[in-house]
Amino acid sequence: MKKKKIALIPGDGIGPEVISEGVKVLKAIEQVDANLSFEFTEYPWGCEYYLEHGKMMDENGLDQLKDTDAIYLGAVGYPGVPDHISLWDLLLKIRKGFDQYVNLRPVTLLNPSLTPLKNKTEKEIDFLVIRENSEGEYAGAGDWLFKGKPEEVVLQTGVFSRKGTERIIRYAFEEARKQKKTLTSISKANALNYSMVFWDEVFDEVGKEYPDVVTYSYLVDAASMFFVQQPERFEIVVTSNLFGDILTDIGAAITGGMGLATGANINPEREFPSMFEPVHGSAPDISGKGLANPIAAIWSVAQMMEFFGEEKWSELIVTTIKELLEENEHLTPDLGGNATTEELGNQFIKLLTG
Ligand code: GGG
Repeated sequence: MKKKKIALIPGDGIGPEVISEGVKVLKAIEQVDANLSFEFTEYPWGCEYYLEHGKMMDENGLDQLKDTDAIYLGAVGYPGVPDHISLWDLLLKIRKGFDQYVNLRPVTLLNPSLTPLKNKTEKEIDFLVIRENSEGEYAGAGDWLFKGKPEEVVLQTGVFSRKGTERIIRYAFEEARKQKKTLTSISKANALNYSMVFWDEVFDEVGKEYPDVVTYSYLVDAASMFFVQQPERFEIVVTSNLFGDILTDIGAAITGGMGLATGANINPEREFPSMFEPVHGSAPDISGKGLANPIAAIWSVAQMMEFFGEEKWSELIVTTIKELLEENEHLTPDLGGNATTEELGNQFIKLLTG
């Protein structure tokens, strides 16, 4: 029997609503699978916690989480707390503290009706974005000089270390080799004449060790256009932190919206726990109304199962999401339906266990 310790951080806004549907899925799995059980510990961290305690999470928060097998996070951010505080003091603190340097974001069309692109099938929109998740443009390096003065200058420095750049590119090559797929690097070396020239050089250097992997390199502006015009070009994509963040929102837009976009923050060495989360934010405008789509959070459970080596469950969850979308009767308003978050979640469990 495998017992997995899961830390729940539902967070803000719609976070708790969607995470509670994902937890139902985990509980359904342990009911039917005699070899798996989950022990949940919930943490009240987020913006409400900040307003009460002056911090997004406990000072020894990472210590509290470090012995868990996975972190399952909902969303961060709420009016009243500046976005850079809520993001940096919780989500990014965990990603950095646990060296979760790989962000896996699938761009997979599960039903042709979901894409706004004309004549695109599921086969044509099915790729994986591997985003560098620990440094780059989100390194937190910079300065704010002469604040409020006419000569005010703000610096935000992209940090691309050899270690950080090489390891994400190597991870992507390994994945492309394993899956026998092409690998596309997305950068911007013509304008970012230090960081992205370096990125491209490392991509070429590491690529020499993988002669069996077919590679492509695009500038991020051209790649953004290809995401919407010719998504079939892509199989596995590797890119920097900021570009990956932006491109995967385009990825969400061509596959059904943010309600279906999932992301896994992985520490491949398994020295620290990895974290699974819907890509969307806290959506304060719809929180507490039962309108949130929990599919992304449920898909995050599939990514967690894959990370645990439970591919059977991972595949079954994704197949069941497909079934739910095909059935087209219990979908939330973002997908044109009138089901509540809970109704969609209950129907998902029925299909999964039925
Ligand atoms: N679901 C987590 C969440 O609330 N994400 C909001 C966000 O702004 N994320 C930025 C990022 O993924 O780097």
